[in-house]
Amino acid sequence: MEHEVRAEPVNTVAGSAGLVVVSNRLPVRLEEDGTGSRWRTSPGGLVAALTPVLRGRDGVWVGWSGQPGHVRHPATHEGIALHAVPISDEELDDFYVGFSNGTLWPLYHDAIRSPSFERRWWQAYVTVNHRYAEAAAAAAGHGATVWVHDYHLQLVPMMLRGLRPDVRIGFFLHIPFPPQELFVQLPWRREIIEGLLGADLVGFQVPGAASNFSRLARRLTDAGSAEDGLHHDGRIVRVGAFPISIDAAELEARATDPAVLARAQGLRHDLGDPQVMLLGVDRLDYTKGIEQRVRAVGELFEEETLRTGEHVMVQIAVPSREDDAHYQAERDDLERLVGEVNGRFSTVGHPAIHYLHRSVPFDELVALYLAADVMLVTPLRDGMNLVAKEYVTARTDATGALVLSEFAGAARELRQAILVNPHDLDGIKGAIRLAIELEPGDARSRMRRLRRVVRNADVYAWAQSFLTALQQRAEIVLP
Ligand code: ADQ
Repeated sequence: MEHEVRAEPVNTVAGSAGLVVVSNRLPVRLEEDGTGSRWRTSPGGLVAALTPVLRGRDGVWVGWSGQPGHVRHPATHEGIALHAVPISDEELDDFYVGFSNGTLWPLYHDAIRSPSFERRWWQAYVTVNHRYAEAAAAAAGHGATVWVHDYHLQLVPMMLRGLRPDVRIGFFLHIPFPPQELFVQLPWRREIIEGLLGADLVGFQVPGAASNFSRLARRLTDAGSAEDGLHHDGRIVRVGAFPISIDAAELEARATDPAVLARAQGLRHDLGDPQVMLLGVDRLDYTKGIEQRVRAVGELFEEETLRTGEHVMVQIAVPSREDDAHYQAERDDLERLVGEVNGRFSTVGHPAIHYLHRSVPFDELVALYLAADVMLVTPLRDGMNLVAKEYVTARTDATGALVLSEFAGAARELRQAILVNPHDLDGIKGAIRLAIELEPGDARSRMRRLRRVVRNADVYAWAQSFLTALQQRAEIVLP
């Protein structure tokens, strides 16, 4: 059964913002410390990149506060007005845990886990998307630009266009967009495509995702090909790839800070001054390929390519979506595996793998990047993967080696990494061997080229290129 999700224009009173960013979460979050709780800036390049742009254009950020129901939150943050979208406990289960992370997340990541298709979850997705669209409509000034982010909000562009035909709408998807064979499983496939077609510009991390979307739009709706995109409903919808990046200058500043450098040395010392330190840093997510990576490292210890005391692996796994059964199972399996490898190969005082299931402060993360000789980024599928870009940026002396999955969006740009198929255990082992044995001159020249790629395309350039493309939307309306 197909569902009507189109929003009718209403007499919305326009706000005054020139630029509205709409994302699942607001750029602030409530953090507890010993003395109580306070609102702090959420970490990440997206917030850093968009804050100055919003400030310059009477900006408003629309998003969820991170707490169920109506909560008091700061009215502004660094000069940007914050408009919270309330979400109830039950809606969080159905819209967020359910449709966003139980249906879309696995479906868009190659169905590594089976997506669940629940009609109740879909209904909540429609309801909550409509609430975000109404909040954006109420905030935007006449002719404003609205930039909608990510898979939680794919219906917002079309709903917002129904409410506010005068605004310019951009949408950016941070995760992969799947090929037709997978996407067509979705019972609400046409509605999602039509939701996205409400935008003037639909951006993806890589060109492959953009062409998956264009092909599906032509197949499932009456959209036709146009230069740089599609025509649909008498409008041009531009479609393109805008690979996201990091705040490279900020990261380099942290990576050259004497205290961070000293901490990196201290970390190596604490690890027993190994010859080679291998590092993995990921959200604990089944898409990140952590298990395959640990398995490969375990086999290398078994074959004595890696030797305890001389070689050590550190794996940081940031807790994520812990109320989801798939994530609980992933954690259990990973912890059992790490325990097995350590049980077999650790010696007293020298674990083979140091496993930390927690988030670490940014400076500590940078110190880990500086301490690591080999960085292992082996997701089974990833929209971009910022950890890869962060590692090479932190290596200001151009040492170190990056082992990178072919299936991370970052692999399109970071061609000088040691690229691997993350499903191929022997391939991962070969890549780790190569990374350890890389001739120093070769390693340096690779790292220099990798660093140049990120420096020349940082997150500020990314935001600018998307917003510039959005301003240049075709003004011609088809007859
Ligand atoms: P994520 O799946 O969350 O993002 P990623 O791109 O690697 O993945 O970003 C993770 C961020 O979290 C990095 O900036 C990293 O520094 C930080 N982080 C990781 N481990 C940490 C730790 N232990 N402590 C503190 N911080 C940590 C989604 C998509 C990606 C896409 C991004 C941005 O899945 O493919 O690259 O959005 O578009």
